[in-house]
Amino acid sequence: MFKDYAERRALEQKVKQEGRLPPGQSVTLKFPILHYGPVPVYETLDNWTFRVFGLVEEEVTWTWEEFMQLPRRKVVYDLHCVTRWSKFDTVWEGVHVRDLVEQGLIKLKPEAKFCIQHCEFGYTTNTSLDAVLADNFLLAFKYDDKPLDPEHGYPLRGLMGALPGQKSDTDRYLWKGGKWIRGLEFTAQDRPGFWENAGYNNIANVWREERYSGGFF
Ligand SMILES: Nc1nc2c(c(=O)[nH]1)N[C@H]1C(S)=C(S)[C@@H](COP(=O)(O)O)O[C@H]1N2
Ligand SMILES: [Mo]
Repeated sequence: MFKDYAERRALEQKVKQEGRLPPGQSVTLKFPILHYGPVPVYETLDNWTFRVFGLVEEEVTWTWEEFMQLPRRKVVYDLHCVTRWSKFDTVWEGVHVRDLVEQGLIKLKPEAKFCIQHCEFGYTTNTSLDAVLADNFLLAFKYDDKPLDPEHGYPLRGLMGALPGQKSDTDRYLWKGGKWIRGLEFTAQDRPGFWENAGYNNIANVWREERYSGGFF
């Protein structure tokens, strides 16, 4: 217990000095689980699909097998949750949307300005197109070299993380990544998702502490 406390404090000092701790955040060594509603159960991924639609030249639907053929990357992210915990140096594997666009696997129409992540049970979250094309966003299928835990989004989740030591204007709070994601919709107009409609800030920039939409909180 004391060892955990000391370890947490030491890490907090370190990341603070390195300028990696956003205002109002503190370090956790655990990986808290946060979401609204049930965790989906997948007995098989045979019927799983991932759909890319909206303002694209061609709508595409990938099976799990096809998704596993897409260009993948391993990335290290600092995670910042709006509920004030941050978890540092987490290791993920997945697909960058920008890679798909650059390789012509997703053909965006010029009118596309926003991206809506569509998840199981109708959950959505929204960001600007630039945030989803940035290095901050990953369609992640592995954490710590293992498939995701059901509670953390198995088999695939959107993940919004910060690159360690590289402050970016596209650093977002963690809720901007939808767990159990099944599709991406590109739009001309923004469309607030589940937490955004519940009073969370629409942009969610971690350095500007954009936690809630103001007023009530
Ligand atoms: N499908 C879905 N994804 C979701 C949520 C949710 O309610 N449903 N909650 C978000 C919130 S509020 C947070 S903080 C992160 C938490 O991710 P974690 O449980 O892996 O820590 O998931 C995000 N993704
Ligand atoms: Mo959250």
